[in-house]
Amino acid sequence: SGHVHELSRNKQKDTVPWFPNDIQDLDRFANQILSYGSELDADHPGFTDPEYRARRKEFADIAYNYRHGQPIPKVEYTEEEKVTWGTVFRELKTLYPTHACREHNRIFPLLENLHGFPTPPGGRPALYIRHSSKPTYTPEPDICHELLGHVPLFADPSFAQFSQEIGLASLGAPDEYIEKLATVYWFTVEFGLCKQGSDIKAYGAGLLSSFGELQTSQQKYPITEFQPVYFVAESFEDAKEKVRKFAATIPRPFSVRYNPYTQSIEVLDNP
Ligand code: TIH
Ligand code: FE2
Repeated sequence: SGHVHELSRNKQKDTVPWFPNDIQDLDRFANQILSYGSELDADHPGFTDPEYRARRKEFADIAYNYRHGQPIPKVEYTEEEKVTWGTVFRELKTLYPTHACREHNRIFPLLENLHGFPTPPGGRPALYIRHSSKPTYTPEPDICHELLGHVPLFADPSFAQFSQEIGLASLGAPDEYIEKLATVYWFTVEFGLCKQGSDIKAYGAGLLSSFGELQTSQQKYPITEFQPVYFVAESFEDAKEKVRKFAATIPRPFSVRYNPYTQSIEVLDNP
């Protein structure tokens, strides 16, 4: 089977640009994406706090030196960080029943029972937390965003597939299409709203992790502080169908599929 693999790879060589096929491949360029060592913007709530900046560097160093397959280093969160987590968690939890989509509300209590989210997550992921002075909103994705915003919906198989399809459509696609797909991702997975019954509910992780923005995102006239533009999906299924149709217009002389058994991308010649 090694031979078959070689043959098809040669045949594809002219038409298929390089893109990551395996999770290990991410090590080859992860540090370009991390904007490692970059300074915080002047309007970041931690900009004038040297202690916070040093702490952020600690986390950045861990991420910079991490390679796939290594055990994830443990981080002990400080008392101040635990208090910030507690505030974000409590405030979001009171808003979810009225503001979050039903998929998030179905899964969130299951994760809560499993992991005990009210206490900070035991220092497992090397992930920094927002500045304590502004728990309502942070300009950068932090541990609250990843764990409270993304994790519950990625535990929903249909939603996870939606997100994965956007990623698969981008592999080897021309740059202008990657840009469009990034925009689609931003206004769906990150900041999407969805009609559910007669209500508009949040499913975007950037809304589900900010108790400031979540409260205003469903008003008819959002207050100007966040100046957001949102797109409301008719339903998850409709959004999925629309992304699929768009992805089909991307000029790519091959197709890709994710093989969950080998956990890698397979390139297929178009018929
Ligand atoms: N603004 C979000 C929050 O406060 O939780 C974090 C972000 C998500 C995406 C971009 S910034
Ligand atoms: Fe995100």
